[in-house]
Amino acid sequence: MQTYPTACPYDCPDCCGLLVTVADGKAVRVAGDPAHPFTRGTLCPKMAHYERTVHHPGRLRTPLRRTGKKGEGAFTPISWPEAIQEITARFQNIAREYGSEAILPYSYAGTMGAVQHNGYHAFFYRLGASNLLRTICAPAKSYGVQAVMGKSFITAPQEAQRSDCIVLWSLSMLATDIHFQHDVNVARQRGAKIWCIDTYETQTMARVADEGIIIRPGTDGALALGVLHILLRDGLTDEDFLARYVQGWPELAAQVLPRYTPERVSQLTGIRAERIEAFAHAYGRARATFIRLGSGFSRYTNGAMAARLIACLPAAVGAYAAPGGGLLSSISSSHAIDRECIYHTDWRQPGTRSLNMCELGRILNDTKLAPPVKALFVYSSNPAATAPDQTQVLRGLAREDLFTVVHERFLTDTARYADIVLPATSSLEADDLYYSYGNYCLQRGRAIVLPVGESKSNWQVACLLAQGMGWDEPFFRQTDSDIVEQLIVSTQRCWEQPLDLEKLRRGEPVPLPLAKDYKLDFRTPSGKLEIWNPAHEPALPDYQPPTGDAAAFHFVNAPDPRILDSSFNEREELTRSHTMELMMHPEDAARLHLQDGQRVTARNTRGQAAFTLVITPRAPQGTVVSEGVWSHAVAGGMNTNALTAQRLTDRAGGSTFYDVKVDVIG
Ligand SMILES: Nc1nc2c(c(=O)[nH]1)N[C@H]1C(S)=C(S)[C@@H](COP(=O)(O)OP(=O)(O)OC[C@H]3O[C@@H](n4cnc5c(=O)[nH]c(N)nc54)[C@H](O)[C@@H]3O)O[C@H]1N2
Ligand SMILES: Nc1nc2c(c(=O)[nH]1)N[C@H]1C(S)=C(S)[C@@H](COP(=O)(O)OP(=O)(O)OC[C@H]3O[C@@H](n4cnc5c(=O)[nH]c(N)nc54)[C@H](O)[C@@H]3O)O[C@H]1N2
Ligand code: SF4
Ligand SMILES: [Mo]
Repeated sequence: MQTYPTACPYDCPDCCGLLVTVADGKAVRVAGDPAHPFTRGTLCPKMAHYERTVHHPGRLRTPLRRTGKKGEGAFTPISWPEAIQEITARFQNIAREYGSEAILPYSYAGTMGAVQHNGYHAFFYRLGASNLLRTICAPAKSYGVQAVMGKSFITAPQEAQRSDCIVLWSLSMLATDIHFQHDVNVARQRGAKIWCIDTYETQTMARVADEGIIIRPGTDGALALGVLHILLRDGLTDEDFLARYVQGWPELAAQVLPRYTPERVSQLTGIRAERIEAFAHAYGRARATFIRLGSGFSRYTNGAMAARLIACLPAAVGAYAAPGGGLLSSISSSHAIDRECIYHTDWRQPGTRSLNMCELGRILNDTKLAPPVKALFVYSSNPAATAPDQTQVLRGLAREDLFTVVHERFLTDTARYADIVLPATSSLEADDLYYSYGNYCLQRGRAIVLPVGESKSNWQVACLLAQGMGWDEPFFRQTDSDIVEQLIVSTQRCWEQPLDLEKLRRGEPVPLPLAKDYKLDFRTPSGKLEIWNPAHEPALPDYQPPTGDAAAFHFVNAPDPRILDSSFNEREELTRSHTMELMMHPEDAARLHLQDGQRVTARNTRGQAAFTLVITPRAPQGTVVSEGVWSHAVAGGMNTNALTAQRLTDRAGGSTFYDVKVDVIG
């Protein structure tokens, strides 16, 4: 028996350090690493038994060829050489007949490791396939925050320990960022007040916050402006900081803020004017405010603008100047490595078309698309469950003339539609280098258990496909660990402060050191925070309402702590007792004559899904809430994505999962 350090591979901001005990080539125990600066020795319930995922009886063991109808799930095992031969022959035929752009790779963050996450890019660039815009998560949030902050360093989570006012803004912390709770608790013990802003009473709001604010979905930009209005009116801004470090405050104060009185903002957001005043005063009077900004608020048609407006708040009070103050949206610890080692973007052929992953349903069904998509290669993602507008996505995946390959660990809802399924390794079976988007840390992971069956990593399959195409570049003859080593070496040219490379090679968590005054090192064209930003249209931010749908209820479909997007649906002990639930306020339920526990249907112009009704004041009037992205088997049919839309955010082409309305019938 031996215990190895490694990192959690999932798309979670915590990117925990794990200690995995291995016996006879299998993982037998998984624990949180006490030496990891953010994990601090604890894990979420999902990963505390990661060995049950890695060695699950449902893991795919060999390549498969479909024998039944698409979606049915009937397959027969084939060998790797047969699978590679068939895929490359089909790709070559499709490229000859329709052009290479008729082939579309589709992936997201099934694994966050730099090698496996990006391991197919070079293959598809070299092939000349359509380029996928990977926008399903929260690009509008990043875009809006960057409009103000440029490439400045984002505040580290541990900084919050010294804050006296923490705002958990659109963050489902107890599901999605549980290790931040430690920093919040330390601050609270030192007297900090915790605010939470969400569209319903989340567990985070109920159990962690001192003060909760329930906001009408998609109106956070108006709240930010209302707070700025009060800060200005009541002399709570930091004028010295504004004069020295901020561009455009006088313009915003004169041209925009007068229109956002507490009364008007109350009408826009549904928050009582006194509550807006109370929050603004708490924010303005605190010594060091810390905003931890989640992503939900940005998945609306006004998401980028909302992020831009929220990013103005710490500028107005000079939060970055105070120990403990700042804004944590998403951290780019990936900046510490040179992903070009694996991307090979020079192989990307100029003029190749780009298709947006949020529009997969439309792309697969669009008869006018030229060339049409004739081959779809899915890896590290499960769009049949997670992509918006599920009815369209499933219709597209069912096309008999679409050649679909799915590289997966499990026979997911998407894999059921594949012509060829390829078995993928888990993170314990492949080498990689992990970086976090919620804290400053890097960690190497090694193959510490034997591959399950004939599973191969993304990088290994990309190399097999390249060889099957007859390409002989030495690039495709490297191993996973060759690339990891190049990435490790690249940290020396990418990160300004020195890193302990030997520690990184050993697989221990390596914190990314930050300069002492990193919070005031504003990396924008002007060297200041840019409230007025001439590179953006409009140059001064202002609120725009979300466009959304027309139906009776806002439909919030938030994260569930038991699963992560559609990952972990395989774990019976986590999903066993589950049916999809819909939370509704008692007065709404009474008006519609609905009973607690009854089956209801939520529907709109795109589709419908069935839920068990939970009548609770946790959902405000006019909003219904369902948590989790459940697989077909667990949901017992269509999931929340039957209701979501393919429309995009105002900037950056992001998803609008929460900009949705539904009618509910008994
Ligand atoms: N257990 C678990 N962990 C996860 C995930 C998971 O599904 N389950 N998903 C992973 C992924 S891919 C990501 S991107 C992160 C996401 O982590 P978070 O940012 O925490 O999650 P979001 O889904 O963006 O939703 C955050 C909150 O936004 C709220 N919200 C929705 N609309 C609005 C609005 O208009 N205004 C405000 N103020 N709040 C709103 C939702 O109700 C929700 O509580 O979590 C990761 N971690
Ligand atoms: N209704 C609704 N839908 C949502 C959301 C929501 O809040 N509401 N959230 C959205 C968000 S934020 C995101 S980021 C997306 C994520 O959506 P997806 O990208 O589909 O993520 P997962 O559902 O986690 O699926 C990842 C898959 O990758 C596989 N995998 C893991 N490791 C590897 C590997 O090394 N190689 C290969 N080939 N496969 C691997 C896993 O088995 C898993 O099936 O979902 C979005 N969908
Ligand atoms: S909290 Fe997130 S990063 Fe940590 S073990 Fe759980 S899923 Fe992985
Ligand atoms: Mo995400």
